[in-house]
Order: sequence, then structure tokens, then C-alpha cells
Amino acid sequence: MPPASPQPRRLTRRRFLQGAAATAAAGYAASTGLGGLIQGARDEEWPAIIIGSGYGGGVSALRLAQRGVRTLMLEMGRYWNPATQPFRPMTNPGKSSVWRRNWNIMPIGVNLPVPFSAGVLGREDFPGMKVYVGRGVGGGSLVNGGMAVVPRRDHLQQILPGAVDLDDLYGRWFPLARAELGVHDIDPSFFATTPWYQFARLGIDQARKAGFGTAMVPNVYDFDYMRQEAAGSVPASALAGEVILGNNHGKKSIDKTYLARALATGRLTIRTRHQVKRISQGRDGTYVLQVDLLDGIGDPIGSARFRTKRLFINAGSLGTTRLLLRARETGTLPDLPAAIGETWGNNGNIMTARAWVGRTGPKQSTIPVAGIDNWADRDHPFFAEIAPLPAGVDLMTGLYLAIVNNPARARIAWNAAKDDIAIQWRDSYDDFPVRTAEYMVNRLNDANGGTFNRLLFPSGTGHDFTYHPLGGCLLGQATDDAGRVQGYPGLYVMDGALINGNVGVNPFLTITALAERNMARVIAEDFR
Ligand code: FAE
Repeated sequence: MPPASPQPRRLTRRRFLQGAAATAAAGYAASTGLGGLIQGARDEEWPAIIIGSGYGGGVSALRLAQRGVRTLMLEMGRYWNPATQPFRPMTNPGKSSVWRRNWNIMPIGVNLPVPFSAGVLGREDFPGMKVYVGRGVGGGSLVNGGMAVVPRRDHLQQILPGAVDLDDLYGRWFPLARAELGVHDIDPSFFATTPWYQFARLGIDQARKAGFGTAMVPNVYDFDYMRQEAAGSVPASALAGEVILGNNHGKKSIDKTYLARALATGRLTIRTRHQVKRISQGRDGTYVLQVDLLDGIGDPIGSARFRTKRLFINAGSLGTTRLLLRARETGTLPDLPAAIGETWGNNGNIMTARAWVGRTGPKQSTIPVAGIDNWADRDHPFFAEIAPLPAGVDLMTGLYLAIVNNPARARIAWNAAKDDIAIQWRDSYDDFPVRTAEYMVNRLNDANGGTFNRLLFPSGTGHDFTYHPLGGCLLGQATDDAGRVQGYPGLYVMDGALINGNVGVNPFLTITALAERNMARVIAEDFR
């Protein structure tokens, strides 16, 4: 059994039942954070603490727990239990959908009003760049499309430090990450015949006609489950418009893989609605965390303090960089490296759409499984996901999320007046991705017919947002080549902040494989 969480003194019966239902359904005894809500001045010491429960957090938790280290995980979002509060489909957002906004925040389409709540999809807005993130136990894995892509080796060679042995990464850590995450390929016969992937089959045909290479893309969605959805024998998720605002079934998110296994060891405790605000260090080297306890809409309603000698910051590219920059710039960890905040990128994300492409079908699975691979073209290097547009009617529109090999990088700066990070993403940073996306669409239209869909993207492309924030605490620069933060023994980063701005494909498989590699070193050398 996991170590007992401190019990709240005044837990109401309703709250208890909600919490108990959630934890029982998940098969683990994670505290819901309600204890902290009431207790306020909690102060605890743990052998290891992890901030954030996405891919970096999940790997760190499992490997620490397996090593026998009693570990506390702090997550600002909530634990999502579809049995008590189901996620909503993209076209019908609700209370579970959005982190602290009055409107839905999808990058395309009509955005409907939503109740202000601590929902699962968050967005951080900066001049020229909106960054989408997942909030809750599982982080981005709750909202993402599940595409699990091994990046090109020649590209990783350019962006990772030379000390990372690529034979080792590709021979050992990518296969391990794929196995732990439950990555699978769609059955070709299902793909070839189901109406739910007509849009993707059309996308592949048209790409080939235009002379582009195409690729099938593995995913963590359970395709056997999807077959049953198609047959009507189980509740539908991917075939019911669910993704981005969460999937109730089918997707193997981190709470169902890494975190479930870590919790099963009995050595991991997860506290939700715990937002780490500040990190300092005592004279004996202990890290001290000041934490806000959040209510159901994400407002702070109390605080707590946690101490540890081993702190793993895995709050995602922006979250991790924010905590480290705040610590450096406010002088609580003054010797953090100057490299923190540098070399942030949007993974070259750009969205575009073609109108009048032919019949894409009224039925569209939300889980993408195919892409256009033009990475080898030096003038127009991109990988474009053939994305679904599950509107329930045939819009005859081809939607693409392209990842362009864009060399532009921004700096995450510290805005002392706002006590927050700032990113200045200049329009010129998108010149190359825009040209590349236009090249792709023009070539597809020339070969197949169709026009730019200016209803979805008036300028032809959506280039002011990203699903794939990367960088801010680079491996081998702000950390050593295993994720140990320079100058601060016992302080580690294992998430997307380690990666230099652009991996050329959807990033979570790379984040997971690198975290596995780094954690193996850290466990062997620092946890003897
Ligand atoms: P992440 O998963 O973001 O986890 C960080 C966690 O830390 C979150 O749960 C936060 O709530 C939590 N947190 C942040 N600050 C604090 C704090 N101060 N205190 C406590 N907790 C905190 O980080 N990638 C793919 O490879 N394939 C896809 O198909 C794909 N589709 C995507 C679709 C969408 C809509 C989005 C938003 C992303 C998508 N991604 C996809 C990106 C992928 O989900 C992302 O790269 C990873 O989730 C990043 O993993 P990290 O561990 O870095």
C-alpha cells in the first residue's frame, strides 16, 4: 500500500465520497489535495519529490519507486476520473475542459463558453505564441493525440549533446519507452476499410499524387478498443470526438501506464491541486518548496511546505523553466546556470487546412495515424500529421499539423514586475514555417485540386500556437548530460525542458526515452 497521506481534519462526507470514488476507481490511494485544502500549514519532508506528472514525471516516479525511494509527486491539476467527471468531446466543451477560462480555447473552429474551472486543457499566452498544455495527473498525455514517433537520428544528432550515445538511445531507450507507453500500430486492414479513417486514406493518396512521402504513425491509443467502438460494443471515445479535451476511454495516458505501475509499488504518493510556487534551499542543501493548495477552479485556498534533498522538476518546458527562473531571479537559488531560459522552441508547429479536397467523410476518428514525411527535402523539411476534423458532417477539408525544421528559437525571460516568465516570439520566426506550409498546400492543391481553407485560417496558416513546447533547461547546458541541474546537487530536470526546441516529430516519445536514459544514470549513480 502507498504510504498514508495525512488526513484532513474536517473532511465532509460528500468530499470524502468523491475522493474515495476517484481513488478507488484508479486503484490507488493518491491524496486529492483536499487534505491540504483544510490543513493549510502542512510541512513535510520526503526522500524525493517530483513536481509535475507528465512524461518526465511518470518516468522519474516509476524508476524512483522501483529503486525503493519513497516519493511524493505534486501536481497542480486534478486527478481525472471519467466515472465521476467524464471528459467532454471537442465540439461540446464543459466544466472538465479548460483550465481557468470562460471560453473554450481550441485553435480552430467556434469556441463556446465554458464554466470557469480547473479543467484539463491549459493555454499560456505570450506575444506571438500561445502554448497549449495538459493539466492533471498525466499532464500532456491527457489531452494529446497519442502519436508516438521515433525522431530521425540525424536530427537528434544535431540537437542533443554529443555525450548522448545515439546507439544506446535508439537501441535501448526508445524501445523501452515504446513498450512502457504501450505504443502500437493500427491494423492495416482496419485502417484500409473503416469509414473512420477515410479522411486519412484520402490524405495519403493526395500526398502521394503530389509526390510526397507518407508514413503510418504509431499511437498509444488501444486500436482493439477502437475496433469495438466502431462495432458499437463499448463506449466510444476516439470515435465520439474525444481528444484535446481528454479521452474517457482507449488512450493509454501516463496515469494508466507509468504512474499506475509506480503507485503499485506502494512507494509513490500523488497530491493533486498542489501548485509549486517557489523553491529555495536550506543551509544543509535541503530544497524547500512553497506550495499553493488549489480549489476546484484553481484558486489558491491555502499553502503548504515540503522539503527534500532530491527534487525532480518535471513541470513541462514552461512550468520547469518558470520555477527555475523564479528561483534564480529572486535569489532563492541564485547560482542556477545562465543557460536556463535559453533555446526555447515550438517544435516548428504550424497548422493549415485545404478546402474542397473531396470526401473526407462525416465519421472521423480523433486519433491521427498517418503523416506526410518531407523531412529529407532540404528546402522544405517538414513532417505533417494528417489531422482529423471530427465535426460530424463532411466538411471536405484536409487538416494538417505540420512540424517544420524551423531553426528559430526564443528566450524565456523573467518579468520581475509580473513575477512570471515572458516569451517574445517574433513574427519573423515563422517566415520559414509559413513558406514551408504554403509550399505543401500549393503542391497538394496543384496535384489534387482544393484551395487554402481561409475560413479556418484567414491567412492560410495558424502559426501563433504550439502543442509542443520544448527547451528552457537544455540537457548538457543547464544540466549535465543526465539531467542534473548544474551547481545544485540533488536537483534534476527530466522533461521537455531538456530538449532543444525542435525534435522534428511529435515529441513525447523522445521526452520519455531521454528521461529513461537519464533516470537510469541518476538511479545508478546518485541512489546507491
Ligand atoms: P507535461 O506533460 O506538460 O507535464 C507537466 C505537468 O506538470 C502537468 O501535468 C502540469 O499540470 C504540471 N505542472 C506544471 N507546473 C506545475 C507546478 N508549478 N506545480 C505542480 N505541477 C505543475 O510535461 N506529443 C506527441 O508526441 N504526440 C502527440 O500526438 C501530441 N499531441 C498533442 C496534442 C495537444 C493538444 C497537446 C497540448 C500536446 C500534444 N503533444 C503531443 C505534446 C506532448 O503532450 C508534450 O510534449 C508532453 O506532454 C510534454 O511532457 P512533459 O513531461 O515535458
